[in-house]
Amino acid sequence: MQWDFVNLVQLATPLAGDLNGDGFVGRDDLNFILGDWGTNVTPGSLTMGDPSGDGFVGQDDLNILLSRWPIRWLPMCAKRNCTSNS
Ligand SMILES: [Ca+2]
Ligand SMILES: [Ca+2]
Repeated sequence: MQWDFVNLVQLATPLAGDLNGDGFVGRDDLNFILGDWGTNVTPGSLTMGDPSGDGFVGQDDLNILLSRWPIRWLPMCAKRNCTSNS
């Protein structure tokens, strides 16, 4: 039997930005941050939107989430007034 150590490590390591622990970074996680944006919370509380662990919900926490945000959800066109994916 061979072990796939990469997958084992991924399973054992919580996904950064996955605040509700469902294994996916998305809108539900963003809502935790937006819900407590700009407030002091229990340091490190994921469900209060503080993945950075500094006790304040702000840009650092949003950056952690966005660093793992699914690529397919990002805009495909950076042009002004772009209406297609080209
Ligand atoms: Ca999640
Ligand atoms: Ca924080």
